[in-house]
Amino acid sequence: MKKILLLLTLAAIFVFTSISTVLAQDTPFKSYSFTKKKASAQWSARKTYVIGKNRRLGLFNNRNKRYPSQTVLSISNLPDGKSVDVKLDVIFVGSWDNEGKLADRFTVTVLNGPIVLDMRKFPCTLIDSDDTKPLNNNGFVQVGERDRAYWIKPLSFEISPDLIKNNELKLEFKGYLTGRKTEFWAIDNVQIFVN
Ligand SMILES: [Ca+2]
Repeated sequence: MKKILLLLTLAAIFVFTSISTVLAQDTPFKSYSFTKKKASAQWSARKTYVIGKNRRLGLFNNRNKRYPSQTVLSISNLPDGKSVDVKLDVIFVGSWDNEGKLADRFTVTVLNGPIVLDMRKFPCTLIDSDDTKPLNNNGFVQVGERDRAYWIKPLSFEISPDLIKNNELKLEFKGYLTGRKTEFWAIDNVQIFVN
């Protein structure tokens, strides 16, 4: 009988610690899903746009004055000496290019610090370079008068503790596009985890 009690106690402790571990890993320090027309004040560019069924932070285009070129997320009250994991979805709209004169780029930079994500390959494949024949896109979104294909790419990266100054982190999200009316981006489901 004593043995069974001991086993049951051990099993209970095991289940409890497993649940705590899972909760610790799954609960973000901050998360942003942009359900309103304007994002919260932690974002420098705050306008949202409906893509598919959800609102996203965007659209952005650094060559078109009607759109912002970047947005900065400011996170404060971070604990000392801990690294931070960032997860987000980037929505690539239109005909982003991987190479040649029309090549594009997407970066995330720690403000006044290093680039922590540098993308030069994009999922925006068009058959015969035809806007109406996208491959593996997640849907279409109307931008101006045109419907453009979009691709959602989940991305993640880690920020080391030395890049967090005064318990604060500022992340700049920016695209470097060649197309003024043919290429746009947005972000969604941004999650900040403290390790
Ligand atoms: Ca391009």
